Amino acid sequence: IKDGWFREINHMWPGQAMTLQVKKVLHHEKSKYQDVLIFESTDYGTVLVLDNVIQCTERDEFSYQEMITHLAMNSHPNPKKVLVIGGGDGGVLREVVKHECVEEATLCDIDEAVIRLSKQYLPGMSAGFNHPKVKVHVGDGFKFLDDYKNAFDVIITDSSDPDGPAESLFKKSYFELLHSALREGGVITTQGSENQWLHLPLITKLKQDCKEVFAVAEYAYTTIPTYPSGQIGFMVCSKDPQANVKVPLRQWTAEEEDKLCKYYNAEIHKASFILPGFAKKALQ
Ligand code: AAT
Repeated sequence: IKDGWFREINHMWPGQAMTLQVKKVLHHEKSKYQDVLIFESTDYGTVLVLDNVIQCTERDEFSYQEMITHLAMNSHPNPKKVLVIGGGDGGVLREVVKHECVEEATLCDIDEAVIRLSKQYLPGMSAGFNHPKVKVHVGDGFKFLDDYKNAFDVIITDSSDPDGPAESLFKKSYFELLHSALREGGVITTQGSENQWLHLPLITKLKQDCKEVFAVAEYAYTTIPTYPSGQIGFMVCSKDPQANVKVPLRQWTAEEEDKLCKYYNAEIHKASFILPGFAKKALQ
């Protein structure tokens, strides 16, 4: 923070940086795994920053949390057991439990500080932790997954960027663990290595790895002002070779969509897989 502005300078997006005006620093600590900063911004509400990278702001978090969740959830015919890796702010859990078919939603984040501070400073997101179907585990997602076989219908990896404690969550061996932790017909989404403008070679590699592990592997993206270059991507994969994750298998009515979501709807589910020429070509 310099002269009242937070600057997101990072080698993963060289020569550019999102800048947010700071009203007040609410909390700053070094946890066991990362530097955790929470500040109140002038125009984006409360902001959570890990190792100088913006994780979420109250103003635009719904775009990411809704998309990473419902792209997977609505691509599964009847998700009952759901696992979230990362997602310590609780936002993805909040979205998961909007699906009444869910019987149990488990979250595994590496850092208790993120969970604790989100409960204190980000009530709109951490509301997800209060649901009776939710279970929380603090630990490394890679290690946690290794203990589960044939156990989940949907697994959502809401992880930070590959540079840091989440590095292992972008490896091919992680996708193999995901695959074997899923039940038959299982679906995953993951934070897909940022975006088309910045990381096409990374995304290409990620998609290739996913294709080698899953019967179906597709790349989708959402728009979000406070992530680098205003977009972030997801890998959406299924164990079922017949699955077409690009079209929602289950749909809410228009009234339900309006009540439940601010960004996600059946139309944008389909649209999120449509890529501009340069990205389409690279990912083919
Ligand atoms: N919904 C907010 C968006 C995030 S949060 C990423 C979470 O992943 C953090 O809470 C972090 O503690 C957790 N995490 C990191 N590594 C691991 C791991 N190995 N196992 C389990 N959890 C982990 C993502 C923001 C994306 C930023 C885009 N620039």
